[in-house]
Amino acid sequence: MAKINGGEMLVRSLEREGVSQVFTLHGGHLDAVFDACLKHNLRVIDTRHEQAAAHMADGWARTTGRPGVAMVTAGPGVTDAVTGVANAYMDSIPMLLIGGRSPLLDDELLPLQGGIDQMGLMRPITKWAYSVTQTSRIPEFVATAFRQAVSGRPGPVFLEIPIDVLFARVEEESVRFPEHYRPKTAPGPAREALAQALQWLAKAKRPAILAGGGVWFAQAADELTQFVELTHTPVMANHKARGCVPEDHPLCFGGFGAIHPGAHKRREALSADLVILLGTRIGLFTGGRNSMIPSDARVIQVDIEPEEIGRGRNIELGVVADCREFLRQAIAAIGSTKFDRHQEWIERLGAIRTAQSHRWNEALKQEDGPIHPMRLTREVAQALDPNAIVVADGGETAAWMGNAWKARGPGSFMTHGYLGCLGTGLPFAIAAKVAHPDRQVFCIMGDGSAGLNFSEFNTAVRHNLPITVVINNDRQWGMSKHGQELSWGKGRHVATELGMVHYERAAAGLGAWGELVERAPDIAPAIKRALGCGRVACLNVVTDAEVIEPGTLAMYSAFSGGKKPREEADKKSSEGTMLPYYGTRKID
Ligand SMILES: Cc1ncc(C[n+]2csc(CCOP(=O)(O)OP(=O)(O)O)c2C)c(N)n1
Ligand SMILES: [Mg+2]
Repeated sequence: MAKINGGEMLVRSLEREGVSQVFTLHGGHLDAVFDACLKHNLRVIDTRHEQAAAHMADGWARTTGRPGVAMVTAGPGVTDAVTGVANAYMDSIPMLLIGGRSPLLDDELLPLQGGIDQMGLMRPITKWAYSVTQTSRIPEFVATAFRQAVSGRPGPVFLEIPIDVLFARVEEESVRFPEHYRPKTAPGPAREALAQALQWLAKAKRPAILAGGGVWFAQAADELTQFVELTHTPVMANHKARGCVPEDHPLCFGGFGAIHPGAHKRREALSADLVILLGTRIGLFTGGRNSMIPSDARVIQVDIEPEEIGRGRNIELGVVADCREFLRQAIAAIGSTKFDRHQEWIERLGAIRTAQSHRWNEALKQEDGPIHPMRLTREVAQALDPNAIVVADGGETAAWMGNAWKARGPGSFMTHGYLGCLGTGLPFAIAAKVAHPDRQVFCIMGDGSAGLNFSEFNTAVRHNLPITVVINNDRQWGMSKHGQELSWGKGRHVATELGMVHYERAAAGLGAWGELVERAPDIAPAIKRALGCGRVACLNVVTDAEVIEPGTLAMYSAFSGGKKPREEADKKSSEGTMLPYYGTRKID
C-alpha cells in the first residue's frame, strides 16, 4: 500500500483550507513540505528573512480577510519570525506560522538548530500553539490551527513540526482529513441589546461609529456601509477597517486620527454624544488619557470577544456578537424606520476635515526648496488608481500617507498597528501583490524603516511582483529625532541621524528600477514612470527633514498637557524626566 510523509499531509491539509501560497525561507527541516509543494499547486514565495515571511502572512490576511501562512525552519527561522507573529498578535490578525524543529529523537543532545524552547517563545504571542508529535495527526492539527486562527477574536497560531515527525511515512489509507470542523453561522446579538442599541442610536444627536478589525474580519464591510447610510451615522475606522466604508463616502471621516491629528484636539473635534465601538478594542485612540471618545458620550461596544467589553472604560451597553451578524440584524430591525439625517453634525465634521486639508495648500504649490512630505504623499495619492492598495511604513511617513490616501475598499490600506512595528512595508506590499496581481500596489517607507527589510526588494523582483515603492528620505529617524528635539531642545538628538543613502541604487542592485527625486515638480513624472515601468520600482525622494508631522507634535504635546512641549520639558527636567507617551515620572 502507498505511504505518504508528513510534508505531503501538511500540503494537502493546507490545500483543503484553500491556501494558495506559503511565505517562507528555506531550511532542510522543512524539505518534506517543499518537495510536496512541487507536486501540488502550492505557490512558494521564498523571502530573504523570516521576519519578512511572517509579516507577509500577516499582510496577506490584512488585505484578503483570510489567514496567511508562513513556514520557517527550526531554531533561527522561528526566532526570526517572532516579530512578525507578535505584530499579528497585537492586531488580532489570523495567520498560521509553521515552524520546523530538530528531531525529537535528538532532544537534549544539542542538535543543529535545536535546543531552544520554541513553544515557550511563541505561546505568549499566539492565540494557540502546538507541537505535533504524531505524523498521522498532522491534518487534524492543521484543521485545529485554522479553527483557532479564525474563530472568535482572530489571531496568529503556531504549529511546530519536528523533522522526524514531518519526514515519517504513514499508510495513505489510514490518514483522515477532517471535514467539518467549524460552525457555518456566526453568533448574533441578544435581542434586547440590539433593540436598546437602535433605540439609543435613534435618539442620538451626534452619533459616531468607530469601526475596527472586527468589521473587516467578519466580512462586514458592505453591511457597515448600508447601516451608516440607513442611520446617517458618521464612521471612522482604525487601520484594519479603513476602506470598509469607502473613504470618499460622505459619511466616512477616515482613520481614527483623521478628524484631528492631535490627541487632545481630536476629543474636541469628535464631540459625539453616542459612540458605537464596532469590533474595535479600547486602547490607543479609544481608551486611556488621550481617548478620542468624549467622557460624557454614551458608549455601545459590539465585540465577538466578551472579555473585551468594558475593558478599560465604562460601557453603557455591551453587545457580544459577530459584527456582520450584528449589522445584518440591525438592518433588518430598522426596516423602514427613518433616522434623523444629522445634517449639522455631519457638516461640522466635514468642516473640520476641510480645514485640516487646507493647512497643506502651500506645500502643494511648492516649486523649489526641500520637498514637503505632504506634497509627496498627496502627489502619490493623486497618481494612484482609486482601487490601489497602499502600504505605509515609517514613523512620520506612515502618518503623512495615512492622511493623504483615501482607501476605497477594505484591505486596501495597510500600516502599523498596536505594536508600532517598523519594517512591515515591503512584506505587506509583496503579500498584497501576491493576493491582488491585477491591482496597483504602492508602498511608502521612511528611510529608517526601509533599512529593516530592504532585501525584500529582491523577493519582489525574483517573484515578478511589480510593486511601486517610494522612500520618503528625510535622512533621519524623523519621528524619533523630532521627538528628541521637542523634548530636549534643538540639536539634542542621539542615534537618530542616518545621512544621505542612495536607496535607489541599492534597490537597483537587488534588481529593481530605481530613481532619485530631489525637486517637487519632478515627483509626479517620476511616479508615473515608476507605475508604468512594469517592474519593481524604487523612488528615493529627498524630503524636508525639518517639517514635523502633526501627530508627532500632538504626541509630545499630549504628554505635556497641551502646552508647548519644549517649555514643559524645561520645567519638568528639574523635577524628573519626561517619558513620552506615558506622562511624567519622577526619578527617585
Ligand atoms: C522595529 C522598530 N524599531 C524602532 C521603533 C521606534 N521608532 C518609532 S518611529 C521611528 C522613526 C522612524 O523613522 P523613518 O522610518 O525614517 O520614518 P520618519 O519618521 O523619518 O518618516 C522609530 C525608530 C519602532 N517603532 N519599531
Ligand atoms: Mg526618516
